[in-house]
Amino acid sequence: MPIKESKYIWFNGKFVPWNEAKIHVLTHSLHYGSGVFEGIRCYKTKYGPAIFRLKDHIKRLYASARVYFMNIPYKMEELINACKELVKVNELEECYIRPIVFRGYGEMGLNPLNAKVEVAIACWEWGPYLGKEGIEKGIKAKISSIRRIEPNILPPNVKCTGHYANSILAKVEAIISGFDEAIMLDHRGYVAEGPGENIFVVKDETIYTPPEHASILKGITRDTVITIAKELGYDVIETDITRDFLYLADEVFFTGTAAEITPIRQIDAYEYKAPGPITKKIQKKFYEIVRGEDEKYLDWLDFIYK
Ligand code: PPE
Repeated sequence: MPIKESKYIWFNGKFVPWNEAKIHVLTHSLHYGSGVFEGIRCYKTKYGPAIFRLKDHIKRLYASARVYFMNIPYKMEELINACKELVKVNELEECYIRPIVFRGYGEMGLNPLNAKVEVAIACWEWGPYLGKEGIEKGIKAKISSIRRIEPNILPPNVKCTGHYANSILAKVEAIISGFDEAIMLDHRGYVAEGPGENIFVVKDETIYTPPEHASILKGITRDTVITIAKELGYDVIETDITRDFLYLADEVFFTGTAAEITPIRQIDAYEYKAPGPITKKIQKKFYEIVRGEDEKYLDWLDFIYK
């Protein structure tokens, strides 16, 4: 689906018209995948648009940059304000926000340290990642033949553009094989995550999710869902998950900023109720929280006009 264009992009400190936010073809990060980025959502609430867990996302952006020795030439507070201002100037009620920190034009070669660090933030209206029907009825996933990157190859917990070549291979394999999404195993053969989502499994009223050492990106939505599940009275166990545990699960779902909470109705040849009853309860609470309908979680929202 083509991007739904909005009006302005924040580019190195200035708002520029959408079509003018351009870079040179010899941009370092285009060649070597040396950028880091975030995906953040802004939701419509009764108090106007609000960005969900903005500070947590920006903190992770700085952590990703640190691993790749990039000095972001702005204070955290400046990028937080830039995201909020951007939603305002684009006059959007709900959108996806994509900050990217990348090595610009001027240096080539694998030593990136002298290539200048640039920052852009775009936002646009982006509906459900795996379709509206995916959220409501579940999607079909395939256990990928592509293994997830591991910590001694590329740091899985860092949101670096280059790492997504691994995700793309898994995603395309799944699509060409007639599925909607991939489930990637880690280098040991345990379940890791989707190409752009974390995964949760429900079995006998208990909720399971792969731990940090299973080469996952520690998702902010994952953390939100763990919090919700505990509040609803469920035990959440972070443990290694095998392929057969997935096949024998009662319910399975993906989480992510883009994917939100997407139930899985089929993995390989095995079918599940989607959304299952526990997934449904978590989805309901999630939307209440992001839409500002649960007073307890208002701290997770950065209101644009308040
Ligand atoms: N794992 C991966 C590999 C990942 O890319 C994401 C986010 C997650 C887990 C979930 O993290 P969080 O958003 O903090 O809950 N993927 C982003 C980009 C997806 C894309 O296709 O681009 C996103 O959801 O914004």
